[in-house]
Amino acid sequence: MSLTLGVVGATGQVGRVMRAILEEQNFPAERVRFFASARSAGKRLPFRGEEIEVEALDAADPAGLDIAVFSAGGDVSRTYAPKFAQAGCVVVDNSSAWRSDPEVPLVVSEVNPHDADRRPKGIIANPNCTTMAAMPILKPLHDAYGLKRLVVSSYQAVSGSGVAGVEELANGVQAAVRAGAGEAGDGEAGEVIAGGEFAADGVGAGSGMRALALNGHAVELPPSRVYKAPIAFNAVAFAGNLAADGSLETDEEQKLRNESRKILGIPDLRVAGTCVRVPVFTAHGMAVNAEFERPVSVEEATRMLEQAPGVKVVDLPNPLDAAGTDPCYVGRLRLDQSVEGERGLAFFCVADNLRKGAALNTIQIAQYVAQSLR
Ligand code: A2P
Ligand code: 11C
Repeated sequence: MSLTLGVVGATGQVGRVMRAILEEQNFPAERVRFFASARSAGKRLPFRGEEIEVEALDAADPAGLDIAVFSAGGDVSRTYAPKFAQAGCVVVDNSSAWRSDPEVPLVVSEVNPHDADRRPKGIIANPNCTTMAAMPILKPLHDAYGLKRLVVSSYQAVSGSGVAGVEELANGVQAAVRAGAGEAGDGEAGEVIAGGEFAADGVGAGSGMRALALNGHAVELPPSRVYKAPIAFNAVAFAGNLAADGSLETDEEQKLRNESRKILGIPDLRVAGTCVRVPVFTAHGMAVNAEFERPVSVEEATRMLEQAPGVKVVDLPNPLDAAGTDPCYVGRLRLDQSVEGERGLAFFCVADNLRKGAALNTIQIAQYVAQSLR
């Protein structure tokens, strides 16, 4: 069977990575169509040595598409994924729109690929990039020891907030370095000054807080538009949006719990997360403390992870090494000394949020579906 593949959101940050991975993997589609907003209609994007014209999604006819990968935001997926599915196309969606729907499988290709076989709505969901980094690691550990509880702190890259987050970090770093090189403010050397008014919730949103520059001058950072505090030279313990249920968690922290339960098939898994944005451009890190039913051996766990698909065991997982690569890196494995009976494991993991966390896993699911259609 000759396959036609659609890429919805082809002009975006994740869409760009999807196009690159489709070429790298030589995806088995005879025809590829690109979709984006009306703003991009007519734009031509290079693909496999040719140029493909971008179609406006709202005017497009999905007839003839076999598979469509979506990464154009939740609203677009909520509206158009059912329309594409109705037209006979299998949708693999990278937004959060469908992940919690019981009739939509939530799939990590190394963990639960066969969940994609049952898709009553014709839609398969791709997890949040934060959840993703830990799933291929936790799956073999769960199979061996029985996972009960997770405590996670994330170190999330600004590209998770889209182009606006990337620009804000780049601008903040450049402004501080420029100021540190001679255009500095007038703070005392060695002093870090909190400039603006603090909001009642304890964060100085848009307040122009100051950071210590390299030569010891205190320099003003541009006010934050994307985050609750400046992101350059800082860490902002609030990734995502405040959840609507009064829990005081962010939606990122809730996705971590709900998606881990669904992917690993552990409905009562206890998960507490603190999702933090850090001044890193690409790759999300997570400090994980996992509690199991049975005692854990660090040596055995390390050996299992060395064999686990999609996982790479390294001494020191870090975002710079992970960016632009495919594996979920894991390291710093040790017993969690706060858990009795040697049933706790602590580790750090990192994965490229735009590749494995978004584009790569989406294309891997599409590859799986393509095999079943051919
Ligand atoms: P466009 O480039 O035409 O705005 P990012 O995640 O980098 O912000 O990219 C979002 C992607 O989703 C882009 O490809 C963008 O297209 C696309 N997109 C945003 N809104 C719509 C919409 N209403 N209909 C179709 N595509 C959309
Ligand atoms: C972030 N993880 O880093 C988010 C981005 O649910 O797909 C992806 C949001 C999602 O801000």
